[in-house]
Amino acid sequence: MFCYQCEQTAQGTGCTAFGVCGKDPEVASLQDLLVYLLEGIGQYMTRARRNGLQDREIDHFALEALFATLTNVDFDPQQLAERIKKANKIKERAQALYEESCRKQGLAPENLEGPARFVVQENWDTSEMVRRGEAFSLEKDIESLGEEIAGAKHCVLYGLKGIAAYAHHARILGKEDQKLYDFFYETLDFLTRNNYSLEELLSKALEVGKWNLKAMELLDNGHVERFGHPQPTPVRITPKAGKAIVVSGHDLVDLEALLQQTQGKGINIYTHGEMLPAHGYPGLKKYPHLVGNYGSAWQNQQREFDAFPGAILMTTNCIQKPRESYKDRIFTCGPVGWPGVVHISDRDFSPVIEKALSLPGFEQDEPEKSITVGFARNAVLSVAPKVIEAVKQGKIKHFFLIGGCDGAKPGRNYYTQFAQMVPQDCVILTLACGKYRFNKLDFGTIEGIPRLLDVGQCNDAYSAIQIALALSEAFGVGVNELPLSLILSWYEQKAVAILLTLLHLGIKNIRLGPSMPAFVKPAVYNVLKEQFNLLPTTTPEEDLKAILG
Ligand code: FSO
Ligand code: SF4
Repeated sequence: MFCYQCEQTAQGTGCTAFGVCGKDPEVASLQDLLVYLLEGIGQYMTRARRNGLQDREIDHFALEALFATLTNVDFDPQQLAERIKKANKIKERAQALYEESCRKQGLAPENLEGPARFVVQENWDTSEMVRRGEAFSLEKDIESLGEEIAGAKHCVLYGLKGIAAYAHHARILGKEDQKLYDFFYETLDFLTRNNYSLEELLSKALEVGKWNLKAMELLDNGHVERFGHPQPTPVRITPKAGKAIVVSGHDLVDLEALLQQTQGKGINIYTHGEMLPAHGYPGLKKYPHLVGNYGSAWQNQQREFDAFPGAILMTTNCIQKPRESYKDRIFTCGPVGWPGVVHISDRDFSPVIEKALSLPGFEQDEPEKSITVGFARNAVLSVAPKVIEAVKQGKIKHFFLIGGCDGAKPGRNYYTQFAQMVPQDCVILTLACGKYRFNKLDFGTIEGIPRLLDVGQCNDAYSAIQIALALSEAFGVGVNELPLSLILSWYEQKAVAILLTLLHLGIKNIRLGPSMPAFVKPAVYNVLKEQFNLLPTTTPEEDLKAILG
């Protein structure tokens, strides 16, 4: 196996024997085969679209299948083998659609090569698929294209995976965009080529950033239309006595369905990890049994779920190997999977509810403590005049966006230390699971404005961008001239997509840590440094000094 798609990749270069995340060579190979088939679907669909035909079933399958290959999503060989078989059928359907589109246009279909021609035979079992998948390891790209070009190509693939995740969430909320699907297929098709220049790969990567912004916008609109604008809301972070279910991941629609199905059942629902922002949405906080937030970011789940006295639901990434102590009370849904863990595919959460009812739950209330969430674009911009006045009077000197995804490596204390060192006359915006490094600390207020504003999930980077654009308009300067610095942590491919979005918007001087992506090789990094002054994080002291002078 060869995988270097996330920040914790082995030795900072690539997982080759076994994934640091727990991905074994078998699963890695199945994921490589699935991506290969998706590229084949992309070849046909790009051409069918050019001839004016579309097929939503194919679109939906392609998004979810690529989502399943993100870090910490689907570790289940059986589930992946099913996806592969389905991908093969979907590819046949895409081919038929393309041929039909040619007939309609009076054109002769092209004779496509590569993944378009690859066929998964009916009699292949999982181990045969694993064996075949080995031929499509990304290492082959490195061998044929060289490290630099292959790395840039893989950056495009990883960014596209991020788009797949956000676009999948958006489409569940009924938000889709044909042009986004078109870009998605064109990019899959683009990945089937075997020669590229660095320039075209970099420009494609920035285009991925552009379309990721669209995916995040669709998702933002979907969330707001369904659940209302997030409002500043205190969230209890200590348990209440009673039966309990904790929900992790990003999918608010799954959470809503669970809240509906548990109404009046005497079960308290807790959010975990990236579910925390749910408490700010009127359409979700109206459920009185959504009682609070439990635990912290994804990488602490094994310890936290172990100690949780109820049932656990993982709606998206990031799942880790379940300990035996909770393997029979954790459930997955959507794109997530772990071998031997019950998967719920139709949002009928009865097994989760029954399990929670059979477990003791929390015996007693712990003294109440809370944190505040819900500072997405609408809430922040509604106090914009106050914020602008505070900046003009010199009461707010600088804004820091400290956020992104968290991970297990020790160097991530940087973000806690940085937040603690930010001077009292500065405001911190945060988002994604990286916030757990400091979101339970008391940062106080400036003129009644909280110094720590939690914008939401990683996809709410869209909201943060809207806030930055509104500030730049109010001050009549470009975003790069604002007293705003971005201190980002990255972990997996959604973060890659967001970084590409920020670069696409021309945002400079981003500090990225705790390490640079393994697939960003020196020639690419030099371009990013030159064009965007993308910087690696150093120490909180040095970085703060450099920013504030
Ligand atoms: Fe975190 Fe995981 Fe939201 Fe990521 S929970 S690490 S970027 O999947 O998605 O921030
Ligand atoms: Fe390694 Fe990350 Fe790939 Fe897992 S997802 S195999 S940890 S690079």
